[in-house]
Amino acid sequence: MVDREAVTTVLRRQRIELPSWAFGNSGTRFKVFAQAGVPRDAFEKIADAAQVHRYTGVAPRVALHIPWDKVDDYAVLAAAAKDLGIELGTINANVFQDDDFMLGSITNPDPRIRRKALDHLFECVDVMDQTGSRDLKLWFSDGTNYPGQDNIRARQDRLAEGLRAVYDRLGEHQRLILEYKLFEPAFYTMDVPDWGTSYAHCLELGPQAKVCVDTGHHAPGTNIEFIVAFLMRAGKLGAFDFNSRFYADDDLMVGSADPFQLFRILFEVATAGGFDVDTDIAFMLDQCHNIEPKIPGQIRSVMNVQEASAKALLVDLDALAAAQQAGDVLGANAVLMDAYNTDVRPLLAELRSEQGLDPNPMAAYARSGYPERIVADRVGGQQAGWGA
Ligand code: PSV
Ligand code: MN
Repeated sequence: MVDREAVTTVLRRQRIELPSWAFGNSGTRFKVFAQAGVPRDAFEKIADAAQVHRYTGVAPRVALHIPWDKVDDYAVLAAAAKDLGIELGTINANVFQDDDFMLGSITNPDPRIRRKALDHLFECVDVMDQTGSRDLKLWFSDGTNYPGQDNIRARQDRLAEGLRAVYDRLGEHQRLILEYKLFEPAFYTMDVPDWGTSYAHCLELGPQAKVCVDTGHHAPGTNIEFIVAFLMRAGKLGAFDFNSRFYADDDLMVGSADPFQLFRILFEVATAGGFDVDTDIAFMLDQCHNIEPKIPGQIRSVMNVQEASAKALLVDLDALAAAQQAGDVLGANAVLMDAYNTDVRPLLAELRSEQGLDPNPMAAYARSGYPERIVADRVGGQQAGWGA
C-alpha cells in the first residue's frame, strides 16, 4: 500500500532550482531569436524567476551564471531576491567564452591561461561568499578536436591540480559540483566526458566534491537512472541539471522528450533517500527556451518534474519488493508501470489549492498581466542572452 499522506508531504516540500539564463534569449549557432520582454540584467531575471515560484510554490531559488549575471554588489542582488520571495542559489562558473580558452581553461597547456581560469573560479567562490550560495557548479568545455592535439594524461593532471586549488579555497559549508558532458564543444576528447571521470576526480578531492548529472549530456540510449543509482549509493550525487534531449544537448524542457525516463530517474532518487528532508541534492533546471516563451517554459518544466516525482513516489514499494523477491519479473514491472500510468495532475492541483495557489499555474500566469507588463516596460537596453 502506498501511504498517500507521506507522498503529499514529500511533494509539498519539494524544491526545484531555476537557471537565470533560461529567462534570457537563447538559440543555436544558427540563430538566437529575440523575444519581447526578455530581461536586460540579473535583477530582471530574478524578477522573472520569482514569477515561476509565485505560481508553482516550489521554485524559490535561482542559480546564477558568472559573468552573465555579474553585478556590482551581490548583497544587493540577494536582497532584491529576498524582497521577491526567492533566494540566490548555485553559482555556475564560465570558463568557456573567453578567446584565451580556445585550447582549454584549467587544462590548457599554457600556465598563464590556467591561472586566468583559476582566478575566475576563485572569483566565483568570492561571489558565493557574498550570496551565501552553497554550490559552485563547474562545467569545463575543455578538450581536444584532433588526435595528437594534446597529451590526454597531462590534461587530466592539470584538471586535478586546478580542481584541487578550487576545492581548497571552499568554505566549510560550500561544495564543488563537477558536471560532465560527452562532447561539445570539443569533438575528439572532453576532459570531463562522463560520470566516471567526474566521480573519480570528486573522490580524490574529498567529501565536499560531488557530481552533477545533466540529463542532456549522455550518448543516446545511456541508462541515466543507473548512473543516478550508482552515485547515490556512493553519496556522490550533488546535483541535477534537468532538461530534455532528442539528439544531443538540446536543452529542451525537462520531461518533454521522454517523461518515462524522468520518472525512472526520480524513482531511483526517491528510493535512495534523495527526497528526504535532509537531502543535499540540488534539483536544478538547465534549459534554454529558444522558441517558446520563457517564463511559461519554466513553469511547465517545474510541473513536469513535480508530475514525474509524484508518480515515482506512488510506486508501491512493498508490492515491488515482494514481486522482486519472488522473481516475478512481470509483476514487478507492472507495479512500476501502474505508478507511471497514474494521472497525478488532480493530486498536484489539490495540493496547490491547499497551499493557496491556483491549481493551474500556467493559466494563472497567463492571466496575471505580467507577460504584457514586461513587454511594455522592458524597452531599450541590451536584452540578456546566452553569452551576454
Ligand atoms: C553545458 O552544456 C551546460 O550544461 C553547463 O551546465 C553550462 O554551465 C550550461 O550548460 C550553460 O547553459
Ligand atoms: Mn548543465
